[in-house]
Amino acid sequence: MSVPAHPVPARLLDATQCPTPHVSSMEQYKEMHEESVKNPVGFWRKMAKSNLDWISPFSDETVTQGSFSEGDIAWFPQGTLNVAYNCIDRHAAKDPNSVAMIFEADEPGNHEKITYGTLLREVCRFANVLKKHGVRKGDTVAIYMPMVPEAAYAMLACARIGAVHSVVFAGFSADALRDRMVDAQCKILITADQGLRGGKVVHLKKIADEALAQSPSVERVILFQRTGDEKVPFNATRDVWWHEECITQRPYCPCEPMNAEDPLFMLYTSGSTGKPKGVVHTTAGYLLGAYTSTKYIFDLHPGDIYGCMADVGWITGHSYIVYGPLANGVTTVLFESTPTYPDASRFWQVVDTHKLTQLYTAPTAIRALRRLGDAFVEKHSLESLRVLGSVGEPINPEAWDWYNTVVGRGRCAVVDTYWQTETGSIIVTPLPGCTPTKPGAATLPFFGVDLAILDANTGKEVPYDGSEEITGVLALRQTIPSIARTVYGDHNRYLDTYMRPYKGFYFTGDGAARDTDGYYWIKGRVDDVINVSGHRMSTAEIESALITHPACAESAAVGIADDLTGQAVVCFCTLKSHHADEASVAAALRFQVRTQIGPFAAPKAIVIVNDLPKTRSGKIMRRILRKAAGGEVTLEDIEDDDAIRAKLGDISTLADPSIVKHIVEKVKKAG
Ligand code: 6R9
Repeated sequence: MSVPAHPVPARLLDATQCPTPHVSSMEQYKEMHEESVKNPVGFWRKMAKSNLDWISPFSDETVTQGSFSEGDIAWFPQGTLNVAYNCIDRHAAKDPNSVAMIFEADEPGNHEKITYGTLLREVCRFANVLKKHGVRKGDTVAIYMPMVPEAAYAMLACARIGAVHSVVFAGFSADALRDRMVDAQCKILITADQGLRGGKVVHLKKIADEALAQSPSVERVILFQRTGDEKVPFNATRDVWWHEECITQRPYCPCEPMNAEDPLFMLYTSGSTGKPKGVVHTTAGYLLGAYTSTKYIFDLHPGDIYGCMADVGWITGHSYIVYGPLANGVTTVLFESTPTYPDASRFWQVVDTHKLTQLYTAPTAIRALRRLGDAFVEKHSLESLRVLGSVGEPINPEAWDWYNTVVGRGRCAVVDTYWQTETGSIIVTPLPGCTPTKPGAATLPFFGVDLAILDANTGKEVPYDGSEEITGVLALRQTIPSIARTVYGDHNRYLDTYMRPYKGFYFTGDGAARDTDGYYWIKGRVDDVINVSGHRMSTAEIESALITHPACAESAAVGIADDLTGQAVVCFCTLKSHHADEASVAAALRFQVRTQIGPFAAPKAIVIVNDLPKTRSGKIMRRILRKAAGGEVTLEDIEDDDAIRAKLGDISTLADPSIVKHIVEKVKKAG
């Protein structure tokens, strides 16, 4: 795996062409990283003092406390500050006319620049609207919005008054929105009449109304008008219009002093078991993680125009569209559309129109664009770009090479950034000005990050001396400021999921290798989480959606490799009674997953089977399903015991070994 490394492009280190990178040599990286893990207190104290504005300072004696083993982590617990102040006011005070956000609307040619001065006024107005409707510090607010500036205003307005936001991705279904609002006991829902994406209308209010019918905690709905469609339902006793409310409000609202450890937001994410968890991030540590990582990993400099193409409904949108770039005072792009609307040159048009200096997107988008051909990219200059980022899933070397040569033209740094909702900010990544890169490797730990590779069977660290590559599960040895503090309403689940699997460590759920150069290669999830185009879903979630369909008796969902989306979902279902028309039952089951979770979760295939492969003790042997779904076992193999053993491993514990043949036949039929 020790493939030749790509050096840092010379242009990035040439002061006549590019600003001098914050970290411009491996010696500097190593020195800073070593200090950050040997003396985290000193390192983060300095970072927090010099980069964040505090209302009252934290104590030098209690920079950090708590541990993974106790799950009682806190950073800067004596300090108070406000995130909105750090992201807006301090920049608006210096230069109210500098651009905070560029909104690139769905229809090409439609864009809007929002200065820090305007951002301050808009956020303040909306903060006052929230207060008027009874939102107070500590209350939870649901945000179900399209990718418009108002989505960011809503998040920042919550931060300003100390309300805890829970952004729900606008691709989630009514059921998923309801579950999240009920779990978080949200008082208010902020949504829009409709969303626009890739020329298509998303009926947000209609979906929200369905969810609201079963979400008793929500007292008020604030409705942003995106399309103005008159047929959009409006409930006059519960709903109010965003624009009508804002116009009556004063464009200043004082910032609530927040304790460093007060919650800033929660964000639901899938784990290996049960329903999605509301991962809770707190004020100072999260902000510091978002600030520092954005600054160093995208090598931000004054005047930069930084574009992260994610959605604010995901953690990437929180940290790298809203909080990280704004805390740094640069210009951040809000992109409402898709990479292929109206055609596959959309990203490149955006880059050239706004002169983006950084572009951050996901492997699934890179692979899709690569398939559509180089011509779309080649006709654009892309000269302004310095850093190209990738996030969400492992990037295959072919896609990496294409990103580097066709998009980056060998003149940009490619940063494959590994992290999770729970870590709050990037934890493994190259730095643009210093790290030689290898396609497919997330390379080295970010500051403060102390990684360990553990043996999944023994729970012990795999020894590493650089003489040979090691593999295992990836864990953190010490806490970082931006790590999640709890799961909303269920701290025990937080401990069970992250802290108890390997005592003393934080468990990521990902497998990883470390090569002889010390580089980390992320291998994907080792638990029952499926990652489709960077969207995390648990097999348990999909299975419980299937089981609620009256025809379905039992189900098992597995992830298989997919060229475009990284992984795809394949479901195996048994039916309560025989159906002659299996295809239409399969279609109904597929629809069931779409409506209960969201369109992005729709299985690639539903295979109706007579039984699932179970051990005598009743456990489903998922590896058989995974291999059958991935086409790794053929009907010829079935006749050959050696071939079966080689491909499926030991199947002697199966209650009914003949089931394997049946499953392989059914997969073949399902195509
Ligand atoms: C930021 C985000 C987290 C999971 C994570 C891992 C996968 C993310 C990756 C990557 C390989 C990368 N993942 N970035 N795998 N290389 N650069 O995606 O958060 O939605 O919580 O997903 O995504 O499996 O555990 P989240």
